[in-house]
Amino acid sequence: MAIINVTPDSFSGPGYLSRDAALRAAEQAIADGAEILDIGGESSRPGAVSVSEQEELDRVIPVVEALAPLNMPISVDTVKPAVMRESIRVGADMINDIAAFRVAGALEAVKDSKVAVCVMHMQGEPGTMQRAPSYGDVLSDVQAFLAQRVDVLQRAGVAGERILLDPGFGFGKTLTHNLALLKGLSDFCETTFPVLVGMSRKTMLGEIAGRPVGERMVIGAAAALVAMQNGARIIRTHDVGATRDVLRLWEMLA
Ligand code: 8Y7
Repeated sequence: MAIINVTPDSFSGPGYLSRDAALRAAEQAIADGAEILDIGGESSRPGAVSVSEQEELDRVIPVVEALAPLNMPISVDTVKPAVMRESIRVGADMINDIAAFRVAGALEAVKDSKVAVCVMHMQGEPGTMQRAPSYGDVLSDVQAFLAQRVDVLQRAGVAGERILLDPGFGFGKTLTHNLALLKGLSDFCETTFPVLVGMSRKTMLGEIAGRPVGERMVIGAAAALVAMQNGARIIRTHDVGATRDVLRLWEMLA
């Protein structure tokens, strides 16, 4: 799964959105071997500021519309019900919600559609989640949270076949927590639901390798391989080519 960020275009100046840049990035990701595109218009990095609903719609919807004819599965990374609804209307195949459909109206936005839903664990909120993450047992706490969200989704009428789970690496987690999740991933993956993971370029990889964000491709590919070996089914990444290489190796050994 290739990460395609649709952010304001600093080159063209304030107010311009880099729709064309996002489309070019999507084409490159496909050429590099991506099998799913994850379109996001709001940064959820630790400390990031949120964008308005209209701004996010203006960023994301034209890109989803433009990509829909490519026949490539399209995921939209959003926590906002209005963005979910519009994305589904213009052809999105998956909603990737880091807030696990907890925002009021999010369940209703997806339940009557056919899209896949990725349900991710996060402790706290993006702005403050890295201040003092704390768990009893991180693996069982994350599992319990996701089981509870799956229950809510299924009660609302979302069929189990539509659900994916994600432990949410880096979302309210220290390096120790992230490593415990990666180590315990095979246990985590023994659920009925396919598991998606995203570690690409994250701080945890920086801490392991001692490298800045632009130099985390090798450690990221290694982490992706570990995750696949431990049962993950989808890797969300900025570095599609490198990830594809290690997944080919994994496939050949399977
Ligand atoms: C994840 C994610 C981000 C992740 C899923 C970043 C939107 C932060 N991380 N979605 N989104 N899983 N499902 O550094 O780990 O990419 S944003």
